[in-house]
Amino acid sequence: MTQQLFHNTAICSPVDRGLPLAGIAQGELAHFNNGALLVEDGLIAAVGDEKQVRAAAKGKGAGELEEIDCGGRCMVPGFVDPHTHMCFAALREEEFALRLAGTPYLEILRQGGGILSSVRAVAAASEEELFANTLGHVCTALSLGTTSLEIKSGYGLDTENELKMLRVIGRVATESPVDIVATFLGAHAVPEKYKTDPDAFVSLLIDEMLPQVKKQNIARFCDVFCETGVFSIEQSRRMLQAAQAHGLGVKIHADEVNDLGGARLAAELRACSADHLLAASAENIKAMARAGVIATLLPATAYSLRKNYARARLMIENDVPVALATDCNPGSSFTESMQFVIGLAVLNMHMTPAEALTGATLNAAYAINMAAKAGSLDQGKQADFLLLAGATPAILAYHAGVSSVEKVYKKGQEIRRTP
Ligand code: IZC
Ligand code: ZN
Repeated sequence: MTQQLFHNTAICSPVDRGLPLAGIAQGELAHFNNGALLVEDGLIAAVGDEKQVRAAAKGKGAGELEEIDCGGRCMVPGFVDPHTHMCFAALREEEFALRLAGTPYLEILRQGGGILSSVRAVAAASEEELFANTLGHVCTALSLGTTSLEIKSGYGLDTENELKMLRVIGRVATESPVDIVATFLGAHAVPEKYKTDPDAFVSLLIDEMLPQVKKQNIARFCDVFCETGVFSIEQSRRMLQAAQAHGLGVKIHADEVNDLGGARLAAELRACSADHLLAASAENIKAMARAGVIATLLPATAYSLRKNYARARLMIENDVPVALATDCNPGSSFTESMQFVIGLAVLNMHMTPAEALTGATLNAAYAINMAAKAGSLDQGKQADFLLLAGATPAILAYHAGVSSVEKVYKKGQEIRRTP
């Protein structure tokens, strides 16, 4: 058995106690200033003060011990990005220009652009092209420190193209070192031909697409874009209840632009997460806390849409566990960088660097049901970790516009070059 001992490092990580971290606990990290990490076959065998970890390594007896000097750098868990739309075929730079000139995001969608232009691009792309594009974004994310992530479908909007997207996501999961969770987001927009009868489209999603997704076992979660002019609360409830009946976990794009009560629906359904929440009311945030729903916040979207940020402090004060994600997509938030998201969370949502790190790692892993193997440097989990160009995780918010992630390790292996 090969053992690796990573030493000469300051280790900072949230501690997994079996639940996402809420309230004060979100900001409490374990620190080992003279830390070490012992890795066996890609898993964490011991973590803590160097002396204790060395003793644990000896206690394990036979086998080679490879020592790796981390050069005094800070070690944190690999980032987990629990909300992305990275599977797309074309950029939307004209839409960016329209938004800069003042046309609102939802107005562009209403006029048949936005998500619907991505739908046309996916329909026109071959599976091979879509695969190459998606892999490119996943590799960029990996080089910036994201070792696990979620990808949604939702640019297909018919059975053939939704399944094509989910197959591509599955192939990227197989062919890249990143752990990838797929989410079925057939309810992302109403296609042109159902414009006058969106309920009929919801029926198509439930009666035709969902059973196929289930039969082929190609998604773990189902999500809905619940928003003015997209899917109503009633339509979202119908869709998500059907998904639950098929045994899928559920998520909801909630209160991104308008407060429709998506956060309350997430609480009612005991969804795994409610995402965005820029416009969520205090009352509905409290309902989420009572139901144990994770708030996945996407501050790069508020940044790109020039909106007010979600009320992270209110959520933390009310014991809602907060996760952070990029929302990487060609429309409202085009970034693969979790470091950028952490910077925005700290400087614009007033999270502490420790709270933001927990949001970008352990709570994010819970938000995609991956905490058993990722999200913290606890014994038994995968050795997915980063070495930072600084002494503390605060460097991630402090040094803007560059990557402070000097080295990325996935299951104990250094990622030198992305495939
Ligand atoms: O392509 O615009 N908000 N869906 C809901 C998105 C943003 C992605 C997009
Ligand atoms: Zn989204």
